[in-house]
Amino acid sequence: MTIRLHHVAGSRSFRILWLLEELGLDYQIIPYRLDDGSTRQADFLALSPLGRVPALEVDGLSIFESGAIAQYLLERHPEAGLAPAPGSAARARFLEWLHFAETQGALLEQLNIQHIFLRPVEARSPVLMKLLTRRLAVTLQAMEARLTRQDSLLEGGFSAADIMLGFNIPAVFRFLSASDYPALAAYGAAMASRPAYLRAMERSGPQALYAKDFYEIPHG
Ligand SMILES: N[C@@H](CCC(=O)N[C@@H](CS)C(=O)NCC(=O)O)C(=O)O
Repeated sequence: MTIRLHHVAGSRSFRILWLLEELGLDYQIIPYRLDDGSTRQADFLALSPLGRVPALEVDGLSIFESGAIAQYLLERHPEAGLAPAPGSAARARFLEWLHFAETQGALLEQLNIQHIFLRPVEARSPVLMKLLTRRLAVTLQAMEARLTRQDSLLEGGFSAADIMLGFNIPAVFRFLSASDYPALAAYGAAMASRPAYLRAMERSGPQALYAKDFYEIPHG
């Protein structure tokens, strides 16, 4: 099997890098940056029409959207046991969390835009930042409630849902205090110490997006 992962360090494509490591597959990384126009080149847009990462090529087939890629890889590798069987009750919980990762991811994306990308800085909206942060807090409360009772999102133990959401954890704590979510903070640390996560980090390289550990909402 030939696998090529189109990847930006620190981005959602890390989810797939981590999953590939958990699955023990061989793969090649095609690196991009978000600030040099490389994700707007025609070759890449042919794989990912919005010019976003991740995109994955598997034996000549290409697929984008991290959740879809994860589901596809897990369908090809059921023996890895990283997803409950289709049609099972556990599958319903699994799919909820898998897609929940992008409800939370979209909030993080909007917060990144507000806190980091938007220019001029006067265009930033503290009111919107407060609203987005409150909505992000609700997603953390849902995870905290689950992780107070068990170590993984699913009762059956570690799954690809933990990869989808485990990737988000370092980012959520740039906007909300980890001390308010002790179970989630412990979960994030446990995810980040998995051997496959550490191998993926080694291959990915450091993130370049966040210059600060914590982003306060400015007074508006
Ligand atoms: N829902 C998509 C989101 C992908 C996405 O927005 N990726 C970001 C990096 S985290 C990206 O490529 N952004 C570049 C852009 O918006 O131009 C997924 O989960 O794959």
